[in-house]
Amino acid sequence: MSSALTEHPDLPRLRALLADAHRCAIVTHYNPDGDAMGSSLGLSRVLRRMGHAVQVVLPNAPPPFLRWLPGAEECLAADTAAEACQRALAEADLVLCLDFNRPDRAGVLEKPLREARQRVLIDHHQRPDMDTVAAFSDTSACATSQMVVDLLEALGQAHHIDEGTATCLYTGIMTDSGSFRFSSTTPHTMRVAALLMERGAVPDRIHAAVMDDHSEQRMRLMGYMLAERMTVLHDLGCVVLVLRREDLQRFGFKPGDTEGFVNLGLSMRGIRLSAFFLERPDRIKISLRSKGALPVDRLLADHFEGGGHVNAAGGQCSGPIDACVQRFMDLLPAHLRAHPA
Ligand SMILES: [Mn+2]
Repeated sequence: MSSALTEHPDLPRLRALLADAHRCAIVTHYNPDGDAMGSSLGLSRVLRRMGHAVQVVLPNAPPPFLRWLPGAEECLAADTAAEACQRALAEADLVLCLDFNRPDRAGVLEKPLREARQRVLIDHHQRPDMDTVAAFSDTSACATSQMVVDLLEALGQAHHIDEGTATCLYTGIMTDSGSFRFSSTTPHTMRVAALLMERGAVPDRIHAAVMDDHSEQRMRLMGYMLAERMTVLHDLGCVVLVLRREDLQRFGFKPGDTEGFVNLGLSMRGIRLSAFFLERPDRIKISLRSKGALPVDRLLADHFEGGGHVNAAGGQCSGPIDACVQRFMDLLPAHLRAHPA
């Protein structure tokens, strides 16, 4: 298979770094998602087969629907094993940063990450800002897991991708591409997915393990939100979803329960932007999704301490939630006028 990274200028440097490094640590972003876990675990398995000692460290534990991934049980998470995580980063010859591109996205591991010996970046988010010895940033890639396959191909190490590794990397691509439906999905994505299937990834089993694992409480919270907490701005082609503290309490909210809720708005006819506001104890979390040439990352970067991808971004705001939603609504018309459908 052809690789998108064969000609990358940092490739010889990475080859040399890996030749010198015995101990590697892999770190990913706070609240790790399918791509963060899939790319980290997938790469860790191959690096081990190449003879490296590898430890995956997470700023916090993954949600239950990702804990079945091969190797997930060997990860260290800073919310339960902070010192071990710090030690792994301090002792590593090389720290590989996957699926994030700013040290502060590593949560409580930001400081040990900044102090680590050498950092390598492998990521697909906009505007990387990290001090690295080699950086692979491809904002057109649908997932970091896809980049890991490309990188392994370019390094001549893709033969190490076994069934467990293929399962991890397929999971990352599937989740970040919205099950291969977002516009970031390319023919190359499908070729990478095909290669991972040939190595043993089973799409229906992976999809069921990740997607069909919701609690009854979450199903009811989703139904309540759609019935009672959804505002449809038909003229603007926007949906605004808001969940308040009392809503979360009523349905026994657990972190991760609202994963994917923001995407629901986009499945309505005529909607090209969906916004989701979630009231957490310390702040309001904002998620935006859009279709086509309507960017949402800049809007959050400029006004809500956030960022992400062109069609999928997150941000935050200190309360109260009504003021936060109103501020967003006030910004909407001009933003939509600047990017007509
Ligand atoms: Mn990702």
